[in-house]
Amino acid sequence: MRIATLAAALVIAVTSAAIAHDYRIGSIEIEAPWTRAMPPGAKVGGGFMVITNTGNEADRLIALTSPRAARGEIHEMTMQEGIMKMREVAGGLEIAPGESVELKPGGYHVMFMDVTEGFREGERIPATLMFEKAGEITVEFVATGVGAKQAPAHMH
Ligand SMILES: [Cu+2]
Repeated sequence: MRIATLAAALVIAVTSAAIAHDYRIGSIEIEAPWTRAMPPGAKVGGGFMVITNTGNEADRLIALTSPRAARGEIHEMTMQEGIMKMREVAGGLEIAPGESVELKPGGYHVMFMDVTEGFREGERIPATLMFEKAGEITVEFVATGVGAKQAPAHMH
């Protein structure tokens, strides 16, 4: 079952590669990183993507850096007393072997902190992701319109 699911995911990753922008380092695949244009004066922006671990052991996304932000953090959304709050994921975001984790609005995401120049629609924001085992890879987050809920490549 897991192998079938993984095979299906790989087929999707390959067929969408022409329109999306995908990355691979070691056993880690990163599909279509995206972010949103920021309203004037905003200092933080979220980043989203699908991370797949094709290896046999767990890995972790432990850090994010970008020339466009003073620092990066890895966040999760949690419901506290009826209010959605975000907090840093302690110890990094685990990607289990053979599994995919989707970073998306309302869930896990990376956070660009103290952004110096707000993201504009259509820009590609460079960032380096660091994985505990797979190492570092530089990707580009495509900036969609303010308030977008999905990556453009995922719209049907
Ligand atoms: Cu956040």
